[in-house]
Amino acid sequence: MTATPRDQSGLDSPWPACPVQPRVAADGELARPLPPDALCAIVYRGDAVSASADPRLIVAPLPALRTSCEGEIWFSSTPVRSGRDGLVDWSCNDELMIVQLRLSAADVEDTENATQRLYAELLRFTQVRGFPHLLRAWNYLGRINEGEGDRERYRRFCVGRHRVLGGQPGYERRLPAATVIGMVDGGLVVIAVAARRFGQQVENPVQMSAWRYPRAYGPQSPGFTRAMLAPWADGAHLLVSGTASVVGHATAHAGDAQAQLRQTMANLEALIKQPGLARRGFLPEHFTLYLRDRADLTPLEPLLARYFANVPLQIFRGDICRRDLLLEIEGIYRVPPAIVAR
Ligand code: 3EB
Repeated sequence: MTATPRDQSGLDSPWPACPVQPRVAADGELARPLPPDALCAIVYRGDAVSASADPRLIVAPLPALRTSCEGEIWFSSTPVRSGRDGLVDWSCNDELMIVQLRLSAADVEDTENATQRLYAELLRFTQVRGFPHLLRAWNYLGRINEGEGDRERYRRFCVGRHRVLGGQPGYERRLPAATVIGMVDGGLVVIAVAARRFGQQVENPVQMSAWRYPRAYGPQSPGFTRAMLAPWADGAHLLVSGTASVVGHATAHAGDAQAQLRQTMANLEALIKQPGLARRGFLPEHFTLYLRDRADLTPLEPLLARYFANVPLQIFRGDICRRDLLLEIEGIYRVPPAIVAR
């Protein structure tokens, strides 16, 4: 784990108790207007990029292969404000701001400039509103593997993102945990969680830091950290980036979904068991699997049943950013408060 940078705004004071409680939505709950104390809600429906009437409502633009629920609602224990401002749908409480930005397929043909435009807007908006620390970003990019070599849309995305995030002083230490998944709709959706305070970046000892990947993977190495620790006073959250069968910088087990799943689980284990972190005692909270090919689900089921016996797992169909990767898993771990207060 790396050291936390100093926060010049003075907000590197201890984090308060976590002011957000996510819970699975009851049947039909997401069809009704959200209650005032909802910071945001995520609904799993459909393939297409769509705005919702309430800026707090996030529509995941991927087809669900298996979900335990219709979606989830994050309740806030402090007052919620929300609105729309240009490209930005936002909501916030005292500690966190959730933003979503969307571009339609026609506006993403120039993927590099489209990504730059969204990230510039995202960063400007969260900074002006006093939430300058990006903790987590989800990026859904249409036709992510289209284009050959350096023209591939994911690689252009990395260039556009870096033009914004890479422009910040000491940017490697400010990169959020992230997921980038391809979708059928040609557009681009970026959803981010920004905080008033610095989170702690966590890298993975068995994976090269992505921002150091060699040139072979594209003209600009990907700007994300493997995980972000939000050290709430009543129990930290570890927000883990999309994790795949990557060892060092290389794809392991190309063409073998079961072996990729085993490697991915080993990578997650290496992340939370690394020296300095292990004593925190991480408990798996909930996870999401993105699968390139629906047909791989059946052979993976026995392994998934074992790995995720008592842990909620959502499964979506989505393309992974490297063509030889068949799946990717993200998730959240919690640290029980008794261990935090050691
Ligand atoms: C990898 O480890 C797999 O570009 O933000 C996973 C999560 C991956 C996030 C990103 C890429 C990103 O390189 C790919």
